Amino acid sequence: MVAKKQVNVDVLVVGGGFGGVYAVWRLRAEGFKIHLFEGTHRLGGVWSNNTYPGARVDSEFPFYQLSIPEVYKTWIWKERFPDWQELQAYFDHVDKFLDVSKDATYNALVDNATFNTEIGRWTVHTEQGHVATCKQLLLCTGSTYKQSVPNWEGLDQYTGKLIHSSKWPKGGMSAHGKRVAIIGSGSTAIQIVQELSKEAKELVTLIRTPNIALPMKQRKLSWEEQDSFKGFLNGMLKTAARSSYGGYPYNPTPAPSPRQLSVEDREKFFEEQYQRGGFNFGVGNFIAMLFDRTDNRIIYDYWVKKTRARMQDPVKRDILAPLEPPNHFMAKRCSLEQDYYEMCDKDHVRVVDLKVTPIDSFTTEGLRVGGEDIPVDIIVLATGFDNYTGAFSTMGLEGTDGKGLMERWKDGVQTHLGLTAPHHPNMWMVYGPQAPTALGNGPTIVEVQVDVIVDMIKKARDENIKYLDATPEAAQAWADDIAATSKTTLLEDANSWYMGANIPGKKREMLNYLKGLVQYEKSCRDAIPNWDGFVVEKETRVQRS
Ligand code: NA7
Repeated sequence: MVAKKQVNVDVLVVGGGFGGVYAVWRLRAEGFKIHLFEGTHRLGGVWSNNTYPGARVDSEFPFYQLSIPEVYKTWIWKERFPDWQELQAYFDHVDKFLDVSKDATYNALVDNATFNTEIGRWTVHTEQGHVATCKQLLLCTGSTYKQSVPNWEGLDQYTGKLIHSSKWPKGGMSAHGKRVAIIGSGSTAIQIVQELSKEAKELVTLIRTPNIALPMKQRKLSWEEQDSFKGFLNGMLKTAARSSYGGYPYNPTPAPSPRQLSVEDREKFFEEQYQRGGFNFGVGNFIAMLFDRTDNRIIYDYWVKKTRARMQDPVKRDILAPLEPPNHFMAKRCSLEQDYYEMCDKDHVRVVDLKVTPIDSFTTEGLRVGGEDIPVDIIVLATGFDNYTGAFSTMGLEGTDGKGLMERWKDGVQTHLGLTAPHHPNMWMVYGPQAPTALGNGPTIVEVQVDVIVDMIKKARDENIKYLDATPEAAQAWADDIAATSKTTLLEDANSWYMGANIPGKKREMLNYLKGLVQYEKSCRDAIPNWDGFVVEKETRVQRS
């Protein structure tokens, strides 16, 4: 095929979400020649794909934004938790001020990449016929690119509308007067159920594991209050967020464990956090919840008391907020909701417990569940993603030993610092596996990673390095450290996507770095001076400037 477009750059960035945009901004400032390939028609990352009704971010103002002064000084948010339309508008604003598009090709999905060790360069192809060569390949492809669709019997027989949450029809789709079924109960399903239950004639929500959803406490933001924040934003985004566990600088709890307080005092604390909304009751809760079953249960029991009181229907109450926890509190990602429980309590909403009545099959008319036929006009699959590694599995990333990245990872992910992988020299990953990816605020985490990567690439340029290749020993040590930390936590017990346990056949292993952002950045920066864990191949050819 004749190349549609050929670019030859220092750094090719793949993916135009928060990570890709921040990388373009940083790399340009350091004088690198760059280009960006983005699979969709626009910037926005997850907010280009997730346009289902009610889609909004669970990270709260002011932390879910880039710490780029020319962007934050000129942007005003509307809501504490912005929705997808506002986030798309934010990315348009980012582009207006940074002109990322000047160096971007849209509708360019990478499907093959090979590295030539002789010349120290990647050649990257897209499905659409673009070709790029680059010295450094920076993958900012996020953790929720590849959808997960379980292989139900009869899936292709269904004649109604079948939609995965991240492929919502362009221009929207009305559920007015329709019968709708939603499979799943992750953060996506919670948002869809909450929204479509206000439109649909009948709504069936099919739940295998109930979500421990926390009150969002959404509110409008005024121009005045935001303007008063502007003078502090640099400190909040660059210092406070980055020195916290995952990008949310919550106040310290009154003690590490709730049992160190009287029942009265801890309930006062719980109530404050619960009423404050967002992840205050989750991430901002006692750290002991991650390690100790009794402490974890105390927190769950408070949540269950509050949540059950919001529903009248005793059966729905037992499915959605069971007295026995479905998993340890925070071991699966909590969602944020506004009136989810009240909506589920309505008569036109049916809540199906898939543990009692599993999905037998899809039918032409709808679903067969526990032997009962449920006819519906629309079925929404809110069944999640092949998180962390899914995007890489579609890009044909060939290693220097001829093995693909996913082939190499079939028995377990191997990265050095959650940044790069052996046999894939000069290839860098942002918001991927074995990094502090999913336990905090996305923009903070990607900025820390991109800053580290840019410093590495700069140093490599200064030292005339042809390529840096992580050693298998360093990658093994990083994987061992993540596994050892994970074993001390209660996160290990849940069948979560943190553990790769949502995808049949995927190795069960902790895919998140758990020691927090500060320790993560320190580990990365400690490796830079002596290139710890890397094979360093120097350039021998004479450089022409
Ligand atoms: P999630 O959080 O992975 O949720 C997927 C949901 O789909 C979850 O409730 C699953 O139940 C359910 N699921 C998956 N497969 C099945 C089958 N076979 N049968 C029944 N139910 C099933 O995806 P989201 O889109 O909600 O969230 C994505 C997150 O990624 C989001 O929070 C962002 O932070 C990043 P299970 O819990 O496994 O029983």
